[in-house]
Amino acid sequence: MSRTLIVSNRLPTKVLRNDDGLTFQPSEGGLATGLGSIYKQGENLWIGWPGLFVQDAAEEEYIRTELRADNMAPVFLTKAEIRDFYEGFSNSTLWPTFHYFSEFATYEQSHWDAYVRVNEKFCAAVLAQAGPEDTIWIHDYQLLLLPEMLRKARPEASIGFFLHIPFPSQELIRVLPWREQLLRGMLGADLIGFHTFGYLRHFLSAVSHLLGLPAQNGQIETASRTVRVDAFPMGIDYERYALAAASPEAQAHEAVYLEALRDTRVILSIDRLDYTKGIAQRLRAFDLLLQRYPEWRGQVSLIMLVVPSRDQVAQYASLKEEIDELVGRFNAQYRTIGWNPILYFYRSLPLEELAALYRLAEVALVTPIRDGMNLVAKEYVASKIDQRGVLILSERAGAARELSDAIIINPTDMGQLAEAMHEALVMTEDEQVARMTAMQALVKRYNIFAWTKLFMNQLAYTKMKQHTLATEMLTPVVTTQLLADYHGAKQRLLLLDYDGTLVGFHPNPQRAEPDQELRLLLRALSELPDTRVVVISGRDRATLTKWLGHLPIDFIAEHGVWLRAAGQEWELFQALRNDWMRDLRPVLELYVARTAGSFIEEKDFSLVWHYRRVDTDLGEVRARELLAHLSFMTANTDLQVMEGNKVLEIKNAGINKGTAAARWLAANPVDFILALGDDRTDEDTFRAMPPEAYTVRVGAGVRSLARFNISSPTEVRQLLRKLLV
Ligand code: GDG
Repeated sequence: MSRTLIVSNRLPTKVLRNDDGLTFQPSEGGLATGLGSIYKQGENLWIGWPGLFVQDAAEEEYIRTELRADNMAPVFLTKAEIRDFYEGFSNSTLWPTFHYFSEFATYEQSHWDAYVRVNEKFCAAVLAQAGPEDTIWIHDYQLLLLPEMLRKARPEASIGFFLHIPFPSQELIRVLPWREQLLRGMLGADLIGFHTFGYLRHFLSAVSHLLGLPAQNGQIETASRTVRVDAFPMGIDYERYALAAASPEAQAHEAVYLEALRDTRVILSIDRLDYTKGIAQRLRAFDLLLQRYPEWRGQVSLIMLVVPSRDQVAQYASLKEEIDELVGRFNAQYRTIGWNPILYFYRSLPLEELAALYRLAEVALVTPIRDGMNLVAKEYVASKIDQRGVLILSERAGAARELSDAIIINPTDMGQLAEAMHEALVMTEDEQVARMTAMQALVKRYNIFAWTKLFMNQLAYTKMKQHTLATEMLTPVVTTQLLADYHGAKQRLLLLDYDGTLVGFHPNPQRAEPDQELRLLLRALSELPDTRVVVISGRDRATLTKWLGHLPIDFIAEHGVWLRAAGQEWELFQALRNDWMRDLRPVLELYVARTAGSFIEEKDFSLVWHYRRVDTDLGEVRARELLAHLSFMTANTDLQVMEGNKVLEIKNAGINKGTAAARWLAANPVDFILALGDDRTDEDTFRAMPPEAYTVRVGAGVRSLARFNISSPTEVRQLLRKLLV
């Protein structure tokens, strides 16, 4: 039976060493709760670092056995590995880069080497557990290389990957010396999840610009597989926070705090110590509030809980100093005997005390400079059981995409932040309740369990879709059946693409004219009884007429724009415009000027940029750029940019080989179809065919909607010749 394995840097249990020996402390994090429903079941497993350095083999064995009982398997890391892989590459290279703090990023070869080694270590640990058909869900930026490593060893496994931090613009990714390896590492997964659509878009753009891989409808085509990418905004365990807030313990703590605070109103902020969280900016904004609105002095306190984190990394130590200094300065400046402007805690608190703080805070100030999601914002919402309270939320936290009823601010705009605090403090109760109710409905519905389920379902669906795209070779057995069906049919159709199918590619498309053998073959096919031959091509009608017009066959030209029945005139599929060419031609000319060997082809209703003769790498890079450029220019028009084999074509949307072939079929019923094609434009044809049609994609091992693969135009001709005997 197949199992599900969760893999993350840290296990949901932390092993601690104290005077009495080892203790096992379960983590209360959102991820641990959400995935608990998965890893605790049956033979499932969570694989990760247990958080301590083991002393000897006996200790290792003991920990392994204890964790095994709770469905966990440890990966033991050494001090040097934690220094170079975790504090080094993960937290001093990837973390700052992915949060737009490139100036903090270090690029140490030794850190990279450790990162590769530790990912390999995780890979070995997973392989020791995983069967060939298991589902593996990998988490976060510490393990970006793991999906590809696992894929090599387990080609059939279902592998999901979720990134918990932002994925930045490709401009930042390209700064990394190891950018290609990192992207390829992620692409080993079948499904890659991000918190927001924005991160997903950045990822697609990085993959397109840096690896030259095309994407469509959230799917990336790699050489061997289709990888799906999607946004899954992570939720929290809503009930847990709502119940904690309502608990007698939280109420008792709150009562104690309120007594100490007397009538002071509370603004709350909670974060791990991190330069991405905007802690210093927040302090300065609070200072500004007290300057602009002196009436709040003595009335409002900022409770700031900062949880110690990564103090081995230089930036964190200096950030700590900066915060200490600011808090000291502001408190010294404003404090009175009965009032502290800032109540600063540098430690972590148990859940009941956290819940008490969420309860009593009239305002939550969540103002990260960058944050993948930010769960504190959602936890505050869930804890407001009387719906009173105001959330101020940074536009650059992933959570802002969902919590639009918060007061959304730019965290570096001190003035806006100070005004937002004032607005929150004077907001009417009715408005608070209205906003909070709307946010609660959303946070409750898209909770951590819904998130887990959505991801797992999508992963299963992705795998299923991959299987349906798995195309088998046209074997002799299939060919025999095909011929039998052909001979048994009353009306037959041969739907033949031209370039790449009937003839091979020529660097100059105008030189790919049919040879004598092909002309004879097509004529012989057209003379077969009850058999219609249709050449369906992206070529313009003039070229097709010149090359094959004398044959008694039908044509579909310009990807479906023009149709011609044997011996008749050309007809337009429907009335079309081509006045847009005037505007878009200069864009293509710009790319021709910048890309030696590329050229433009102009058809009646489409423009094509050809790059077959361009140096491969340059061609792919330019094609990605041009595609992005044209997609922008054609947004909200009825034009479409289509990627073919070494071509980009701008054409009218909605007309393609598939729509044209479907129309042909509606007018000419047949009971046998053989459709052959070699590129993406032929996928439209395959999609339009009835399931029993023999659809064949030319190109060995290519994924396609077609049922079968055949390797080359030579084999195509051999197959067609078999119909003649
Ligand atoms: C990363 C991404 C993304 C904090 N103080 C205490 C305490 N906490 C808990 C909070 C919350 C968690 O820590 C912090 O989660 P965040 O989401 O705010 O931030 P990161 O730790 O940076 O997490 C982030 C997240 O991954 C999930 O994908 O949202 O963007 O950076 O749950 O409640 N818990 C307790 N005592 C404390 O003092 N018990």
